[in-house]
Amino acid sequence: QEDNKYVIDGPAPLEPLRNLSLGKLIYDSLSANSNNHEAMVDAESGRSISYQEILTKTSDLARSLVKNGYGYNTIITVSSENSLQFYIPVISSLYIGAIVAPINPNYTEEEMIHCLNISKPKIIFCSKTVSAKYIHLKKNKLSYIEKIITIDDVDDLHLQDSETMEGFISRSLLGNFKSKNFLVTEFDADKQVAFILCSSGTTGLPKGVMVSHSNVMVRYLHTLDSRYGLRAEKFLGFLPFFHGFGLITNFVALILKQKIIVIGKFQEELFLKTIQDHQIESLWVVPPIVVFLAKSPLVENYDLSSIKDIVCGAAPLSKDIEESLKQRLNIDSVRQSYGLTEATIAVITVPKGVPNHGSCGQVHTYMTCKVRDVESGKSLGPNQIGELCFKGAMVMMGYYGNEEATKRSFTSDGWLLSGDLGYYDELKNFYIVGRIKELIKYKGFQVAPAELEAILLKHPKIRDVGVVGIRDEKSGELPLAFVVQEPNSYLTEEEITHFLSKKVSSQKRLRGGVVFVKNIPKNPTGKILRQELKKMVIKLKSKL
Ligand code: M24
Repeated sequence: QEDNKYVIDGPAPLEPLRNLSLGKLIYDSLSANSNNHEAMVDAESGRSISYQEILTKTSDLARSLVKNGYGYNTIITVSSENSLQFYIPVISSLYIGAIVAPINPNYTEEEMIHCLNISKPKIIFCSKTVSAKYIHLKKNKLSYIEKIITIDDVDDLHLQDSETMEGFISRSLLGNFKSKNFLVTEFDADKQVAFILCSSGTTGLPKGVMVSHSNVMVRYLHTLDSRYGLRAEKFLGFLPFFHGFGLITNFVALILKQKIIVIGKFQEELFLKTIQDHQIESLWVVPPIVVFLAKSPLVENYDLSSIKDIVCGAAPLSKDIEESLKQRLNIDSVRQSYGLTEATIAVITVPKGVPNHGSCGQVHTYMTCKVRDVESGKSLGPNQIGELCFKGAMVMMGYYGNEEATKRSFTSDGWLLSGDLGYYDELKNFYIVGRIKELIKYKGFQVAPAELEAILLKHPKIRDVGVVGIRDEKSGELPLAFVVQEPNSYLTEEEITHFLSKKVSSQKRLRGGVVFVKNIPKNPTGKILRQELKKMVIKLKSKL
């Protein structure tokens, strides 16, 4: 029986939520005295792009897309490492009401196919490092892809079946470019999908989370609200642009005309040097970065005294690590944040200046949270553990083309089920204590056990398999497989890990190892009892 006796509302917003498209918001911001100040600087090469250039390039690209018959609701994939060009197709798409579906460029072919098949994009904007993969898919496997456009401004590209962004623009506009005037398409921002983001949610394979223009607008308003932190002049763009956390925080930084120092691919020394050289004051990170900053001897070689505030989200962070980092950097502000793709981005954060003790914070404005008893569905009062559920303006529109999965992720009265276990104290500080959903998080990245199980079951010597995450200080969790082998077969751990490694990207490898068992515990309907498997891991560890 659902009830709403105990619900926690975020504080009153400073301003009402306007129904405005993200395209219009960013276009107006870029147009307002967009002088030549730098928008993005590449940390390694020093190359940069100005706000003026972003305005003209996005206007030209948007006009080119329209000229080629693309526009409202066209699905467009962007797949690239972090780069100065990444946001050009993103922003152009938002101007015209097209939908952006980013894909991790490190994915294997099989992972890309799964992801692409969710949204079936017509155009793929990608970096030249991955263009060959997409060209192959377009030619041989996925007929819905019409165009592949490489975003790097390189002239040495002579690949058939693809063109450069510059080439596409000049061919489409016949020299009539560098115009700043573009009429942004208007629509109902509450109902229009801006992004389709990959997430497996509480169960099963990765799905496409539909994030609306209004969903992202809320994040923009949170950034304007000083209760959530300082808005520095410079922003370090190192979290992957293809994941919700990096995608949206950097997009909002562009709206705010902050200067983004872009790190293409995370490298420890480059990261530290960039903070030092660019005097970065505020960092938004994931737990492995906090562990690195708190423990690595490399940190001693750099002057990180510019840092004043660190916010960490996307996976649990231990209180001890939080404290060690505060001491090492001599700052008092290491704050946690809690978010999930299905609720766009962070929905709970420790406000600035609020003392916290391992809490992930308080509910954001425009959002409401309740802690729900998993068995009875009743809302719970302070200090009682249940599943966190959300309502409000950041909750996703649903999973693209998957009504059944959408329905399963909400209670009968419309609360988003997070799959996370937690409680709040008398001061309404929230604490996450566990996860009832299947999801494994390796360095903040999602690993869906169902995906690994489906692949492993294809191995001729594997009869049955169950995958769970085991705790690891450095990476959060490591995927581990319980395997039942076919009778009379000879199978080694190496054979299994090697088999899987060829088919999945790095974060999904079986770093937790393989345990051979006689059977996988399941309930009468055949569902894997993952809690039983987790207990088996604890038993095994205690024997070591
Ligand atoms: P997705 N503690 C424990 N578990 C957590 C957690 C936390 N603090 N945060 C997330 N999880 C786990 O891949 C839960 O099981 C994200 O993680 C995500 C997406 C967008 C933004 O999504 C949870 O169900 C962010 C996280 C985010 N985090 O911080 C900030 N954004 C942030 C924003 C602005 O679907 C699952 O991970 C400023 C500063 C910030 F830190 C969700 O996994």
